[in-house]
Amino acid sequence: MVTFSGVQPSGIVTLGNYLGALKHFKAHGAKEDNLYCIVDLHALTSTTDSKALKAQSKTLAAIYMALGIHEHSTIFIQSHVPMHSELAWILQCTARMGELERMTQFKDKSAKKINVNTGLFTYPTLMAADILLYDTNIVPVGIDQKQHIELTRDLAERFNNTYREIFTIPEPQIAKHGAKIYSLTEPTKKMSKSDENVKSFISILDDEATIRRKIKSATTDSVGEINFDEENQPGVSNLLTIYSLCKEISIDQTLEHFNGQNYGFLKSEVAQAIVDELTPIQDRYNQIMSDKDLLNSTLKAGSEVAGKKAWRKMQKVKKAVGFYNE
Ligand code: AQP
Repeated sequence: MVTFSGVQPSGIVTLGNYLGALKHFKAHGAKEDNLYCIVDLHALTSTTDSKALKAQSKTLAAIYMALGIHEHSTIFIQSHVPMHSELAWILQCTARMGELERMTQFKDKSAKKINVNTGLFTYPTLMAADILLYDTNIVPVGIDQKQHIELTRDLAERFNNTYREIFTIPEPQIAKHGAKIYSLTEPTKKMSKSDENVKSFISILDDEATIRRKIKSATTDSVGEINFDEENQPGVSNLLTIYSLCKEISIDQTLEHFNGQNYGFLKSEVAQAIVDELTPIQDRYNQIMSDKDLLNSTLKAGSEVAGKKAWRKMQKVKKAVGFYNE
């Protein structure tokens, strides 16, 4: 069983990234078969700030390590394994324009930009390459990535039918509950790390006072009753989801806890639950950031493992498409 997933170093990891994806970056067997990547090539679709990209890549690697992911899995930086870009090109030649035009993430992100780079458009083919290079079976992701995984499956099947059986068809692994954490300020919108309004998200590295302040100012409603009703009370429901995931209890147990209480109590309890969840991660993060050698050697070892696998796969792909190499 092979597992692959990644996060873009396009900002500081949010509570949404953590609860929707990173918390599910588990091992399903040998360390070499669980690959968790810092997808810096993807981040180029949204930034030209080289200093920030470099710093955020290091930060994200340290966050993976603070979560202990390197202990059971291989962690590496995408640009350290050039075969990702190589396979992405081949998959761009497999994908259809219409398929990529239908991707909702492209539509949403391009609508917000004046200059849309072609990387943003072809992003799903790079993501497909990330996954297919490793014969991945399981891809733990948030619900927003479901469409990209479906495209990955279609591209793999098309390639296999056109040439020969080269790629494994992956399955998304999406949490039944909490696969989408919403913005604190606009609770019908996804919480995103690149949101310009810093009050809309909790960063995994926010300090206690910031967490309390952001939760205190989170949008609720005028109903005045604590119900889990995503349609009519999205802000309150989002806070209940966050609480239940941090406490690892069900929504019913969460509702029982808040029975008869007011929004002030809800917010202070949610803030405390987040602080309790993030403080130990932040402590480990600070230790790792002060041990540059450990961080760099872990990433180097990870890219060696991933690089060997990716190289072997690319030999098969190149042969299948007919690249001459006698
Ligand atoms: N709000 C969210 N709730 C649950 N899961 C989420 N994910 C992202 N936001 C939420 C999941 O986090 C993983 C990594 O995401 P990504 O870095 O590849 O890019 P993204 O999905 O575009 O996430 P962001 O935070 O919104 O980044 P930006 O702002 O740069 O676009 C994925 O598994 C994703 O599903």
